[in-house]
Amino acid sequence: MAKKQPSDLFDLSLAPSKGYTAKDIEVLEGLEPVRRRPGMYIGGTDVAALHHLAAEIIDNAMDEAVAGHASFIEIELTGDDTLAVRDNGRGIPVDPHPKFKNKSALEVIMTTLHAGGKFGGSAYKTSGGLHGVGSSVVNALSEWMDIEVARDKRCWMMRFERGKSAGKLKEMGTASWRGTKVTFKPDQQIFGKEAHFSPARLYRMAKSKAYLFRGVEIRWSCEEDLIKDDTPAEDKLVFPGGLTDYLASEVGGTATVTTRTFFGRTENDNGAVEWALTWAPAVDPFLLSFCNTIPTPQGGTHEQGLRNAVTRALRAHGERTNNRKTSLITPDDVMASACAMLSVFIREPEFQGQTKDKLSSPEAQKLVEGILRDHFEHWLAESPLEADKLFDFVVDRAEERLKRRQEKEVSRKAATRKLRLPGKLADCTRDEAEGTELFLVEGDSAGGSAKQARDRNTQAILPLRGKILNVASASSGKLQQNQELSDLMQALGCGAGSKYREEDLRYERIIVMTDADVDGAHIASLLLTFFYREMPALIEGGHLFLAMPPLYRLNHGGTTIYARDDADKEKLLKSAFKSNAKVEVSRFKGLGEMMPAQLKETTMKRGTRTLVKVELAESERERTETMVEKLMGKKPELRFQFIQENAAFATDVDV
Ligand code: TSJ
Repeated sequence: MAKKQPSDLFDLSLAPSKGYTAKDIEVLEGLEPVRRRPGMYIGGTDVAALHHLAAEIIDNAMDEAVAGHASFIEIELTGDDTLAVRDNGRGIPVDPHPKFKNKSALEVIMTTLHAGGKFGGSAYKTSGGLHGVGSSVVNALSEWMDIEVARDKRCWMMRFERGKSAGKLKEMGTASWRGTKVTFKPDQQIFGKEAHFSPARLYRMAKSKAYLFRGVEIRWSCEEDLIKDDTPAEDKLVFPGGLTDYLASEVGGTATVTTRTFFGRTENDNGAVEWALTWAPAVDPFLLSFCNTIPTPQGGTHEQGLRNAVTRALRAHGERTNNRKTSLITPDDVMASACAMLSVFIREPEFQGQTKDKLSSPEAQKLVEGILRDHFEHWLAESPLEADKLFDFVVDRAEERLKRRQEKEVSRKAATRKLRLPGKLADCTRDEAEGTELFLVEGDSAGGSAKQARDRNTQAILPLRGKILNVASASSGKLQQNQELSDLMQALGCGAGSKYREEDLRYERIIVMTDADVDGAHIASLLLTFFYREMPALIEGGHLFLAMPPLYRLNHGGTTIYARDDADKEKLLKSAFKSNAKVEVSRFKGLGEMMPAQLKETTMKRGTRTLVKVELAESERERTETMVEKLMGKKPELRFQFIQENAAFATDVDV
């Protein structure tokens, strides 16, 4: 391949499908694109991204330790946001690179994209915290970076500035140590002046590395005056107990479902797995997972393996003990209540997702599932009593989950009920039925007054147009088709006939509010017939009322009072006014004629209104049925007979 000039280097991330092989990309890519679009490589340019740089460098040293070549890692934070990381490994190769005769391997690694790991030999490559983009990205985003390599008793040094070599690789003489030391300062041109390394965050990162790989000692040091919390200025981090130590520090002394923690570590040809699990009801559940010591907060295949293994082993236990509830258990029931750590080591892991923090290597699932299922079955079998305790605890979680789902379904149903309300219903704002009222009003004009007169929070208005269907003389099919009644049933929400459900009734009181005239009385009796026939339980439950709007307004001087009927009018005329007063008497032709304020005061407002509760007297059951049938039923001759018998009692009404 012809040697490319810098001008030929272009951002392959913008043209990914040009048919270049991975090898071409490695050789072609310079670091310009990284500085041009840092976010593409480190997921942003904020403080989190700044710490990604540190993670990447530490992970490179971790690689060397995990591969068994280094036993300690030194991390030192000094003022001016300068971070130094040193390991006692083999040292980055400094021999001339086979493809670039005048460049050392070190220089190629640090100045080209995707060049990391090309030198083989590492058993478990972390691919770095940036998951493959490598140390050159950190170099590109550093104001400067110094690399010291001690190999074969000799020491080399090379300096880079903003990703470019600033001088040749220099041999510095004999070395009394072995390994690699990288010191760098993130570029303020990229991260701004305000972004600084956080000692607490770096310390936490260092500590988790020590927990995750018990074969390494992490030596932490930080300039004293950078520390603003209880982070130690110096610490030696070694955890021979590994993940179990970490779990213990999280769960502390709180009660756990089982006395033993389920933990272990196993290695085979495909990789290594380390895990620690406990169920501690008082602690917020968590699952921290890692691949090659890199956190995988988005989970992935290794977590899937763990979930499957633990669930299947627990189900197997349930089946062995003939527990009927075994089938209820899902992986969520087992894991969403657990405090767990999972760490895997595999060769060439693959990460996916925007931030590359989800493991996607399929072999990780197989590895974890195979090892963990076996171990967990053994662990359960070791103590059947504890296994039962854990099983019961998980079944409780499953039952809680089912109950929650049921409740959610009910509330969803309630929500859809609300969505399917009739258009002309002016509903109240209160959600629950308690304390609410539905006024059934005759006609749109009365409906309009009622809407203005109501208390929006608790009173709903449903205007009904004209005479509603007489249910006593109509077939049930007609009932379904009738718009007014179907609107009414929708507004009530409680169903009718055998499907009536009191708990679904959307209002506490249903108030029939019709004009105080013959037509009004007719509509009221049609409505009462409907309720009596279709939902007698609603009447029995004490939910049905009749409003008592006034028929007359009596006015004299500044005094206005209302009379419910003729008798009331006569009584009030005598008692409320002086005997010779010229009282102005007006008769309402309908509710629509009343001012909303009057309607409110006289008929709708709690405290000043009068309501009549409709009741079904148990002793009068038979008589009620006969009367309804007689007056409202299909046979006009019964109605005629009633009129004949009662005509003598009728008095003329003032029209
Ligand atoms: F990030 C980094 F590249 F700058 C970096 C690398 C930073 C730090 C702190 C350490 C390292 C690093 C790299 N430590 N150890 C190594 N080892 C190698 O690069 C290495 C050494 C020898 C061989 C070999 O095959 O002989 C192969 C490798 C990858």
